[in-house]
Amino acid sequence: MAMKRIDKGGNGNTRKDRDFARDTHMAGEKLTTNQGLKISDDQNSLKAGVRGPTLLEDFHLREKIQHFDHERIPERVVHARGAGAHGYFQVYEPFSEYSRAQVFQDPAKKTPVFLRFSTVAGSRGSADTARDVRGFAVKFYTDEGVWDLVGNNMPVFFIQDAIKFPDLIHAVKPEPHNEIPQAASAHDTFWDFVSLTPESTHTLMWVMSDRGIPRSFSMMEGFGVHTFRLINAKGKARFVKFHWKPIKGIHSLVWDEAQKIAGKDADFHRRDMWMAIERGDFPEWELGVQIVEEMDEHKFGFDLLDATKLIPEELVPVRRLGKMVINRNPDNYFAETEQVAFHTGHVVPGIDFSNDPLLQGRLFSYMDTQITRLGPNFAQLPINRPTVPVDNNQREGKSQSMIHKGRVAYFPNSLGNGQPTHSPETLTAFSSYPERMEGTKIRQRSPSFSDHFSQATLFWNSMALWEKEHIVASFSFELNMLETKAVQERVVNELLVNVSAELAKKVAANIAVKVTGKPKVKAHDRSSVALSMNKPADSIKGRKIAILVAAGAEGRQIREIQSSLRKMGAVVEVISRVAGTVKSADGSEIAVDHAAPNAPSVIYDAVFIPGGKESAAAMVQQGLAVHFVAEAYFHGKAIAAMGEGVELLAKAQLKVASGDQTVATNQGVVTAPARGDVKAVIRSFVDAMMQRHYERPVESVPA
Ligand code: HDE
Repeated sequence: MAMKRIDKGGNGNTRKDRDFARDTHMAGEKLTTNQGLKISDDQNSLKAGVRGPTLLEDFHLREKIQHFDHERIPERVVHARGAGAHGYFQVYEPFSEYSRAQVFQDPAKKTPVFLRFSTVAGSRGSADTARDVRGFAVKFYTDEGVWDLVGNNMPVFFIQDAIKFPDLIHAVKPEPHNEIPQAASAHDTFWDFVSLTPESTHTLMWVMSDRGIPRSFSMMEGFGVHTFRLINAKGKARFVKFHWKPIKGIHSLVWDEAQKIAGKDADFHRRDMWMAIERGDFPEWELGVQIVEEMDEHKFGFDLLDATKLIPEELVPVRRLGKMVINRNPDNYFAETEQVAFHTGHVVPGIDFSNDPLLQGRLFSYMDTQITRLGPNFAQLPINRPTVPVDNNQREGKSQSMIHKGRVAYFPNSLGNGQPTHSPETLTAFSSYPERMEGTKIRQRSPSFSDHFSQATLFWNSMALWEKEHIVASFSFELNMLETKAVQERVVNELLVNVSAELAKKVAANIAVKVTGKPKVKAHDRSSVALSMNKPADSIKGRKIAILVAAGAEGRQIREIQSSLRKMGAVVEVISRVAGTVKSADGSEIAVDHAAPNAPSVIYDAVFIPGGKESAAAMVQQGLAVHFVAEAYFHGKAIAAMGEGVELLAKAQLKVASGDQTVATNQGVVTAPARGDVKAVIRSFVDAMMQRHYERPVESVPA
C-alpha cells in the first residue's frame, strides 16, 4: 500500500502524523482486497450461474460488505454534529510570570492545533443552524504533550454539578418515545427540566439570545467556562478563565433565517468554514485570560467554582495572550473530525484544575466516552497522537497499533534497565497543584452557589433594544411549542420574573399565560458592555454578497461592485434565473455563479441590484427575485440598488429613501440613480453591512 508523505509546510501546523495520510488511488494503482490481493472483477459477486444464488465462498464480496457494515462508530452522545480544521496558536509575548506551560513562552513558536466546533443536542446529520450552545474545542499539540481546551461559545453552563448532566441531556435530546424534535430545545421535556432547575436561568438567557444562532464559527466567542488554574515555574498558582475573541467580531443570524437555512443548506456553518479556509480567509481568534489571585477568590459575591457564573470583564479585564489561526481543512472527515478525542483532563505542566464540581465530573466523563467511541487506544489515532514521544507500560487493548518490543511492561523493573522512569524533579513534568484540602464527606451544594438570577439579570440589562426583542421572541417561540401549560407558567413565574419584570411580562403576553409569580430576588441595574453583541463589524471579510441580474443589467456596475468587495475579502456571487451567462447592457457577458433556485437570500449577508431597464423589467416578474430582496429586508440585511434596479425594491414593498438624485440610505437600504457614483454606492453599501438593520418596519413586508 503506497503511503504518501504530504507536507504542506510553512503553516506551523504540519505534524508527523501526516505520514499516515494516503492519497487514495494513485496513478496505475490496482484495486486489492485488504490482504493485498489483486481482484479481477469488483462489480459482480460470485454466483452459481449468471442468474443463480451468490456463493458463501465469495470472500471478496464478504470483506467488502462486512467492512461497509462496520463503517460507523457511535456518534458523540452530545456534540455529535461538528466540523473541524487545523491551524496553529502563537503567543504574543512570554507569559512565564503566570504559567510555565511551554505553549505560552516563545513568541516565535507556532503550536499546531486542531479545532472542532459543534452543536450539542442534534445528531451527527442534523442542521448546523439549530438554536443551541456551540462547542468550541481546541487540541494543542504542545512540546509537552496534548492540551485540550474543551469549551463552548457561551461562558456559562446550565447546571452546577456534573451529576445533573445526564438529566439535562435526556431532557433536551429528542423525546424518547417518538424521537421528536431533532436538534431543538423547543419541546416540553427540556423546558420542564429547566423550569425546575433555576440554576439554568443564566445560560437560558444566552441560548435564547442571538448567541444561540451564530452567523459563522469564525464570528463566535469561545470560553473555557470553568475556572482553571495557571501555575508558574515557582509553583505560584492563580485562578484563570479562558476566552477566545474572534477577529471578525461576534455576529449572528435571526431566527427565521436560521430555520430556513436548516432546510436550504444544512451544512451552512461547516461549508462557510471550509470555503473560507480554501480561499485563504483563515478564521482567527485571540486567546484571552482573566486572572484572579488566590487571595481574591471570595471577593466577587459569587463562587468562582460555580459554572453558571461569569466574571464580568469590568471586574477582571481579559488579557490577550496570543492568536489562533485556522488554516488547513482536514483531508478526511472521519479520520480527523470524527475521531478527534477531546478530554478536559488533557493538560500540560502550568495548567491545572479548580474544584468546580462540573469540571470535576467532566474529568471522568471524557476519557470514558472516548473508550466507548474509539476504544482504549484512541490516543494512538493519528489525530489524537501527541507530537512528543509516548512511553509507558500500558499494553494491548482493542485496536492496539503499536508493536511494543521486549518483555518488560511493568515498573519497577531491572530487566528493562528501570525504564521508563518518572521525572519527579523536573519542571517539564506534570505534578498536580498541591492544594490544601480538608472537609467532611458530604452530598450538598455549597450555599455560595445559591444565587441563580443576578447574572441572568446582568445579561438582560446589558442587551441593546433589538437584542432584548430577540430574546423575548425566542423564549416566546420555544414556549409556544410546548403542550404543557403548567411548564409554560413555571418558566414565566419561577424563572423569568426573577430576571426582569419586563421580560416576564412580554413573554407571558406572547404565550398567553398570566404573570402571577412574585420575584424572589431584588432587581438590580448593573450591566456589562462585554455581554452585548451590539457592536458594528469593522470589515466585511468573509461576508457573502449576492448580485441579482437578468439580461440587460449594467455590466460596469456589476464589475465594480465585484472587484471592490472582493478586495475587501467578501465573497461576491452573481445570481440569475438560470445558470450560464447573461448579456449586460454594454454587451459584455456576465458569468452567473448560481441559478436563483440554488441561491436563496438566507445564505447571503447582503444583496445588490444593478441598473438596466431590461434587467429590472425581467426581475420584477420573477417571484424568486422579489422574494429574495423582501426576505433580505425582513432579516435586516444590507440592500443596494441602482437606477432601474430600485424597481425591484418597490415591487417587494421595501421602504427606501425618497428622492433619486444622489446616493441615499434608509435603514440599510442604499439607492442611487442610474448614472450615480458607483464608488459612493459601494461606500454606503459596505457601511450598511457592518450591522443588521433590525429597526426596519418589517410587519408589512411579505417575506
Ligand atoms: Fe461536554 N461532553 N460535558 N461540556 N463537551 C462531551 O465527550 C460532559 C460540558 C463540550 O468536539 C462528550 O467526546 C459532562 C461543558 C464540547 O469532540 C462527553 C458535562 C462544556 C464537547 C461530555 C459536560 C462542554 C463535549 C461527548 C457536565 C463547555 C465536544 C463526546 C459535567 C465548557 C468535543 C465526547 C468535541 C463533549 C461530557 C459539560 C463542552 C460525554 C459529563 C460545561 C465542546 O464526554
